[in-house]
Amino acid sequence: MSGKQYVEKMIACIAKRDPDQKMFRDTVTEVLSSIEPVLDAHPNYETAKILERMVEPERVIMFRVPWQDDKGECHVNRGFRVQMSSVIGPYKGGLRFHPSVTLDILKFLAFEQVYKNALTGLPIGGAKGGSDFDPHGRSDNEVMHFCQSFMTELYRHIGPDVDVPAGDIGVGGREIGYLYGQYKRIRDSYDAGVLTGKRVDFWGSFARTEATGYGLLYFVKNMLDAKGIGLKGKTLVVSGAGNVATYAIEKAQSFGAKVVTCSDSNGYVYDPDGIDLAALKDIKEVRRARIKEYVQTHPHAEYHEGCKGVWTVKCDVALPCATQSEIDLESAKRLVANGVQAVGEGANMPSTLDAIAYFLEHKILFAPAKAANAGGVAVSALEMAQNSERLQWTFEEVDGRLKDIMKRIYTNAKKNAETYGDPDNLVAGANITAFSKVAEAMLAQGLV
Ligand code: NDP
Ligand code: 2IT
Repeated sequence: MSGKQYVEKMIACIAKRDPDQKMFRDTVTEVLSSIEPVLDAHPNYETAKILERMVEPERVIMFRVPWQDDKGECHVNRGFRVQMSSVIGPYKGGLRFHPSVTLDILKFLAFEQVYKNALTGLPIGGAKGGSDFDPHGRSDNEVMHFCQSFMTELYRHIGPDVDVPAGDIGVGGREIGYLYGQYKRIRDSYDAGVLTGKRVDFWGSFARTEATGYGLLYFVKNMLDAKGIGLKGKTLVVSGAGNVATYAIEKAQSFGAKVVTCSDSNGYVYDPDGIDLAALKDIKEVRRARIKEYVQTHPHAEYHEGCKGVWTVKCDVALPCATQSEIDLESAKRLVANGVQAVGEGANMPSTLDAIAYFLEHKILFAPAKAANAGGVAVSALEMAQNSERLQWTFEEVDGRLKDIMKRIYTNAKKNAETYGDPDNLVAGANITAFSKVAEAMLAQGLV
């Protein structure tokens, strides 16, 4: 059968088997529909049932997480770890704590992670995990108790050479610290490489905090430079106000761009003078407050309720850095009508499938998530390497390697985009690069 038929068969099969897993189906559709020419060139992939194997996680772990709040009330959340692929290295990927977490969301994120991690060129497989626990409004003590209970189950499924979790939405340095402390206590062993995103004083990597946002800007700069368009003087719209957004804003500003927005799940801030990053960090990282407080100290800025409105702000470059599906077709149309030149995805799958198609149709330079936001997990892999050699590299060394990795990811995606058709379609270019690498490694390892 043709590559197209094989892909259609797989998507129909997923829809039948897990009809409620729409996000997983969408991400599989995005990847598989762009690798049809590779399937046509390799009929042996169908014989070896490569796609059937790739869409099935190697293992899914689901567990109960009981914990007690500060008032003594008991709660029970659901914990997950989806170990999608270990073909290229130990399972690797973040943990997300957010009330919207379901098996569907984590399967989609774990699937993306396999191909993203392959793009980094480093020895890491793919996984994702987390819980429907909502950390908003919880005290440090409550978050610690939750993390300890979560790790009391998760510890038996992870290890420096087995599965190495890290942060994602709702999981940052504080949570990784609590998770690591509990792991170490249970194992009675200093396995620093079991988690990445640790504080630097207990063997985290310099530049891991900044890596995803900085990496996004390095990727976008490579993409724009190739077209002779610089970032200096450009107006950027960024969504989110968490780890990825904050450090994307920081690097964009250092490149001379003006970032006029940031957002959280309640609304967005528009500052025509450019976002004051020190104020944003104080609100989000120090006080863990809502971004609407920004206008109290910056009265010339505007706060608008509702986060979707951020895409109505006129800009040259849009960087979605909050969450999945935040740019739908309507928002994509609005961005294009307002003259956007490029979109760089900091979040995972922030654009819906029809939004991506609209951007590509309208020749908008588009940096797809699994390539553009791979800097975070790449530096996680560098953290694993540092932990293995029991050494710590300088910020400059890690940042320099990150820059090289992002350049290589861009160059490989561009080369495959050119080889397989549309030279500006980095979605296809990235998917083909990653898929080919994973597929060949699977074949070489036998029926796994
Ligand atoms: P954070 O928790 O640090 O920040 C998330 C931000 O997005 C917050 O401002 C949050 O607002 C907002 N947000 C979260 N969920 C929603 C929602 N459902 N609707 C609207 N806004 C929302 O997470 P990160 O910055 O780490 O992650 C952001 C994105 O980047 C995610 O898609 C993540 O998977 C991806 N990513 C993260 C990497 C990392 O290294 N951290 C690496 C690669 C990708 P609020 O506070 O109101 O919830
Ligand atoms: O989506 C992602 O790449 C992450 N959340 C980072 C994963 C990691 O292991 O650093």
